[in-house]
Amino acid sequence: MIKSFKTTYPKEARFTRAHMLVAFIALFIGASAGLLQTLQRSGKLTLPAGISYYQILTVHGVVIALVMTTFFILGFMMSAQAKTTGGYNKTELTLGWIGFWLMVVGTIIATILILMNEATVLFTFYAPLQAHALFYIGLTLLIVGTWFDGFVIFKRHARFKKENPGKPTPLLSYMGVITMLMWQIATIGVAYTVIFQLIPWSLGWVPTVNVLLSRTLFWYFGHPLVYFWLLPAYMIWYAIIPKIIGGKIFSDALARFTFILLLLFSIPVGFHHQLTEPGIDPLWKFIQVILTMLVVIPSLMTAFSMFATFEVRGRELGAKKTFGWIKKMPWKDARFLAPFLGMLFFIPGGAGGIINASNQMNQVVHNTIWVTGHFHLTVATTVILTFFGAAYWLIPTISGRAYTKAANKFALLQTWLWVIGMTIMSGAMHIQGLLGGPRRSAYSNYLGNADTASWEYYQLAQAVGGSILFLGMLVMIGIVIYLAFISPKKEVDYPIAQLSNEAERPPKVFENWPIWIGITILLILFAYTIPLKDILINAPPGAKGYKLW
Ligand code: HAS
Repeated sequence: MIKSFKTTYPKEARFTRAHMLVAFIALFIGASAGLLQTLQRSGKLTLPAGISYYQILTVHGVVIALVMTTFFILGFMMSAQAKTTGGYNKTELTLGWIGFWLMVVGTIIATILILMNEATVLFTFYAPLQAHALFYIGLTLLIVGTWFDGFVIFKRHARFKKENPGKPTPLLSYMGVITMLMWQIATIGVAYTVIFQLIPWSLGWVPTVNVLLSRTLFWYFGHPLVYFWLLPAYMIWYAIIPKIIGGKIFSDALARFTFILLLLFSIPVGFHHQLTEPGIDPLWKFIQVILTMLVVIPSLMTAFSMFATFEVRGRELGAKKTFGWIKKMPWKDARFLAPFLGMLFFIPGGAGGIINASNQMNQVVHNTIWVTGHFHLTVATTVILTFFGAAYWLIPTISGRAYTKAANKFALLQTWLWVIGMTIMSGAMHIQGLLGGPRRSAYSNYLGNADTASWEYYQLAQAVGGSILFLGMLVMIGIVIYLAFISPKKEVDYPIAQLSNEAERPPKVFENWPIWIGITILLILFAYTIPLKDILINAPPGAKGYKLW
């Protein structure tokens, strides 16, 4: 008999519900700020009460990119681990709740400071832009909160192994472990810069800050941050989408190997965000460019795996030709359509990333709104559409309510609004970027010369796309409220696909953590030791010896 996650794991369902509540409130606030900023930037709106473009941009970036994603991801990952391993014990749940409340308190503090215009430093909070110390303290609490959840995920995975000797660990739990391993290792960088550099500096305890060190530590964390968004989407693609289309997981071992590669190569690549920055030897930038090209491989493996999943299922349903599967997919089910369109958008999104990473080519796009277009295709479409698609089955199973036909109709509408809005907005950003339109700037209008003559049309297109996206966000919030509180009560399954009969068991070495953590650390040391030494020695004027802060 089908049972909801809420019925089988009531405590874990409550935990996930709390995360989803914060995630969707954050989506509402952050996306509303997104609309205001695009209207302001295109000259269609003047913000009242001296509120600046940059303040609204900070709200948008921090609340969506850092808060919404983090709460959704942890809520989803921990529900998936609980479901596949048999639930958490009392200690694990208590640690999880401590993490949740630390994250909530940190978020509230940081948001208040941004709203007070005391932290208008954008989501990357680059020095020498300086925020109130409490903003950094809020962010620290947010990160420390996630560490608690990470330890719970590690602990539960280890407990499963101990209690089930010889049995392969559940795929979703394994993927959660890799995601959080990458996260814990990466957040050490941002924690260092915030605790040892930015907080003392903003409190006035030290007069200066080693800007290059702080930016480098930020990007040591910043690239794995984008994979922290992507990996849970991959978890959904690998382990849940096959179930939604009525198929099976193509290969458990390939999925695990993809995640291992992502762990190894996600971190030692931060310099590809700093290719135009002085103070870093071009050789080390080039080495990290090569490592960036390596981190593309697991995404190509994922594309392969997805095609295989769709094709195998298509053939089961009678498809004959190479792309015959297309006709056999459940296009009218938003739980499939939304993530599928997310995948489709990852093809241009990923190609844009490869362009960004292509060393000299980065000079063409770096300070332009092309990059903003890139991350609206990747995180704001691929990842977010996958999360929206997941919300359509996750919220019903944690609320014990039905995913009705009406909900599905609105979900299809929401998917198309998102896709149309993002195509217009992100497309215009890419083109305007190639024409030199700047990013992170309130001044992007016609500058009186031929090169910038068309800028205002692209600005307008961004405002139109942004407004459609805002509508899409409102529809999404409506669906979430309906599924959480209004739709008829029903027991709904947590959809997890089974492994294909032909798939091999994953090799034991995949669970040999000292090896994978060891190689990850070696790669990080290789990519960062010499350039960091340079950054510390050649610190700005006034510094004596090594300038560690
Ligand atoms: Fe990026 C900047 C390079 C992926 C997010 N990126 C950013 C920023 C963000 C971001 C937020 O090298 C801006 C940060 C800021 O504020 O400054 N990015 C890459 C590369 C990849 C990449 C090489 N980025 C992402 C993902 C993100 C993300 C994922 C969020 C989730 N990015 C860069 C670089 C910069 C950058 C530079 C700095 C730019 C600068 O100058 O500042 C790769 O990981 C991409 C690999 C992906 C693929 C695609 C595989 C396709 C798949 C879909 C298959 C489709 C199917 C459906 C199955 C190779 C898996 C098919 C159906 C049919 C019918 C055909």
